[in-house]
Amino acid sequence: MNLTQKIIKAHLVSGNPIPGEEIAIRIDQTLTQDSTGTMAYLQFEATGTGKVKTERSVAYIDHNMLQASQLNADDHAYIQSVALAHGIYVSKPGNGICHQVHLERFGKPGKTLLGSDSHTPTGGGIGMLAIGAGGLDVALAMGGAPFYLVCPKVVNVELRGRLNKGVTAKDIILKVLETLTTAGGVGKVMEYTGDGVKYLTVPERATVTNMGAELGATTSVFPADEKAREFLKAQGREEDYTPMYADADATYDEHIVIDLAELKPLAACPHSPGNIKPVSELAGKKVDQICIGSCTNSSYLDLMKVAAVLKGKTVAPGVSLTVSPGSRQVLTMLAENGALADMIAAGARVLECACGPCIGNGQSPKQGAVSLRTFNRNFYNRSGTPSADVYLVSPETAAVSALTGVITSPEGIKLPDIKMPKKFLINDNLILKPEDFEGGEIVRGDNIKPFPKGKALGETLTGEALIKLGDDITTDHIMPSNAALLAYRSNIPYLSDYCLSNCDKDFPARAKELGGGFIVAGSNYGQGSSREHAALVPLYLGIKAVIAKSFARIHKDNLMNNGILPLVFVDAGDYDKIEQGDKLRIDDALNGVDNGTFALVNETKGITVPLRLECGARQKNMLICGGSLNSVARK
Ligand code: MIC
Ligand code: SF4
Repeated sequence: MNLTQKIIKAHLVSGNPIPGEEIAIRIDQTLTQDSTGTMAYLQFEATGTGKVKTERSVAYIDHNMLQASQLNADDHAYIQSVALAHGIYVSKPGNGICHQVHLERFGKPGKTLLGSDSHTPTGGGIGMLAIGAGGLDVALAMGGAPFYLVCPKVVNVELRGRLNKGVTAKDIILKVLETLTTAGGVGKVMEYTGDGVKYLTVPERATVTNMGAELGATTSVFPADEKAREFLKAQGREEDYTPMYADADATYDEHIVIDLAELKPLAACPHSPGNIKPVSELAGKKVDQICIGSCTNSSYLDLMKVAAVLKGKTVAPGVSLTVSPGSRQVLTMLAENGALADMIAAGARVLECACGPCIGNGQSPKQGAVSLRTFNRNFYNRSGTPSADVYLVSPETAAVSALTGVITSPEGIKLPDIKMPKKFLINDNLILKPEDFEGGEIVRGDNIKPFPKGKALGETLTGEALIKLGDDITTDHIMPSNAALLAYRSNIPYLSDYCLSNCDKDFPARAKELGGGFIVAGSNYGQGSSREHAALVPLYLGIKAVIAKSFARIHKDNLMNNGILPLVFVDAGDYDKIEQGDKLRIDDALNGVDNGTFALVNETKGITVPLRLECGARQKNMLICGGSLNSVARK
């Protein structure tokens, strides 16, 4: 067996673990973060569960850090109090980005982790099967329910040889993205093997598994070998180590080989993580802003390399350089060994240990800027500046470019030998343990508004095609997130006025005026974030179905969990037969859900288009009841 199959087998609750079949797996650990967490905990409360049933659940506060009004602080107080009341650990603001901290302090090889954040697969760097999901799925898992998923195919990504100087783990995942594209991982787990693995440290592996989310993959995983043991030992957790490997004769559904010695520094160009070019082709392009950090590239090793490049030099006059360490552990270690002072002396603007600019929460660059970031997403307008061009690169590329002021390849760069620490600095005093806070009250700010609940499916669905979208519509298009909107993550009515505003500012008003309708889209609809808001807000606006060429995994689940039909064209060419404003009708919807086929009547054009619903019996039942909470309540 391969490693993925082994972990699935050890956690299988129901179903036949054959690719394409729905299976249910036991979840050992969960994580939430604050921008999806308020909604997840409201849903968790709605399930009526007492204490969590997992081995470890952690609520992180790391996204909505800008406190420009009382709203975010109110939501933080809710999360902290509701989590502690239900047996959930809390990682306080300032302690770091959920994925980095979870890897450092909680992740365990061979365990399953479900997180209400699409970059939860970071845990695959230490041999976990770590999966991102919508808040509702995580809420149910906290209550002891298994997680349902389509049993993935397993792709063997064989890493051969060793990276050259200046070429990094970021370039490995950018290469995989170039090879497979942003929809190439849907329904698949990327399992890394090969002699190249042993040269990669756990944080480097975590960079690769983290950004595997951009492939649309279910998750990515590395073996838990000696490097994983050393990492856990250095984190004072050697007892959490279990060796995890694929069998020598393991078989895979697909196989890709990457020769690490052949790799060059790469960049993802605007506006997609899959739009890859060699850095050498972009060399010389003037840069206005450089942001180093995010859950992809903010480890101790990453920032030590950045500090070494910057030491004794000054950031170019035209560049604003920010550095956000991934965790307080990283920040404190850099402070103690002087690397932080080197970065500050060079002119870096040091931000707190949080997502920050990665989610458009501050540091929006100037109009038309070129911004080089070590992050994982450069979707249109995610930076908060629609006219900015964001390029995703490695910390090394970012650091050398910060000094020259133009995109510069770090190939062949000479750095001092930076080693993984034998012992990380451990201080868990910002992690609150529920046992220390028995009987606390749950604090609810005024910003918490009831979330919309789906209604049982009707026989006939009617409405207009309210909008017609192209391919690769991201959740950042559907439900934009920026410094102004993040504070309203627990207020769906407020957010509804911004739904799809990155595509068409008038969409929300049109949907409200017409009392809902249909969204029509191309392929890979809903790629990116796990934010359930991208389903809850359309639900609030009365969207009955999204009709697309194909869907991204987490978003499709979020739609179904909230009772919205994700329907695909049987013939992708029929996409051309629907225009915005066409009057659409689906008759006999209940039977349609049952047998998975629908006839969409386009009344305006006088034609009928066949559609398909691709899901299992459990999800069909959920859609008929009007969403997951309704079907759980009925049970
Ligand atoms: C992201 O990177 O897009 C986010 C912000 O972390 C999201 C979660 C959210 O929208 O709150 C994600 O990755 O799931
Ligand atoms: Fe935070 Fe960015 Fe990572 Fe999302 S991708 S968890 S916003 S750092």
